[in-house]
Amino acid sequence: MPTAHPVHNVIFDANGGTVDVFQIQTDINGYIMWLPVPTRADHAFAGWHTQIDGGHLITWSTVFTADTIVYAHWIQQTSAFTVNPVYHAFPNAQPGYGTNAMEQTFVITNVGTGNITGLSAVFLDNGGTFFRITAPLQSASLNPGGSVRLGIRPAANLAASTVPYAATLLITGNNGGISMIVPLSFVVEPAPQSVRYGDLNDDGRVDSADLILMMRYFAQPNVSINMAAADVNGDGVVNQADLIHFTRFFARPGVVLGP
Ligand SMILES: [Ca+2]
Ligand SMILES: [Ca+2]
Repeated sequence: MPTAHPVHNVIFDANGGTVDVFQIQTDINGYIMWLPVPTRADHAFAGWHTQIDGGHLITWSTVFTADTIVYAHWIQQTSAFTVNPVYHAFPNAQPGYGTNAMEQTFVITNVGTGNITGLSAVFLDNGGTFFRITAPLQSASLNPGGSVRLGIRPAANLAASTVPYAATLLITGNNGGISMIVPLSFVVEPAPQSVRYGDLNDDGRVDSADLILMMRYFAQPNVSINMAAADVNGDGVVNQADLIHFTRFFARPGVVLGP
């Protein structure tokens, strides 16, 4: 008469992780029909084992001869990325934009052992008005060793400023689990003004109308003139010596205006 094989309970201890199924019964031959897969943040599952440390790996061919607790084993994973800038010449450089007003490509590399998901880049402050993202993060997930590129460019047509245009870029992954701050700044200097000496009325020409204007200026000091252009002898002040020099300029060839 055949002996009936009893069934046994296999109890799953996720050992720091979580698992949906805590207990499974074996069939009459001592086999279990499936193995649950637990999860744990920043860890890779390394199989069920007979001991919490060490022991034997449970497989489909493991035969259970008694009620048994099995333990999840884990391999710690790190999540980390680096951000390395690569600078390019600002392709549409504008007057006054400094040498640091460059298009920049940030190479974001996964240097950890786990996947990085949900990569995103946002400006923390009002930097979005000073910079724009030309190449957004296309990849939602980054495998270990993988990299993606993020392009940033200074906004165009910004006014000259003695204070640099600055912004803080926040790059995050794993739903904010890892992050990096990238400070950005550039300057827009005033465009150098070229003085057209003698063009007191700013009409682009130096002619007798400018000489007449200078005479009127000395007669009536409330007459408006371009003071920089009126310093026709280039000594830093506007006075009667300029009027003499300006008169000579029209009277004789070879007289030059300015310093
Ligand atoms: Ca003029
Ligand atoms: Ca002068």
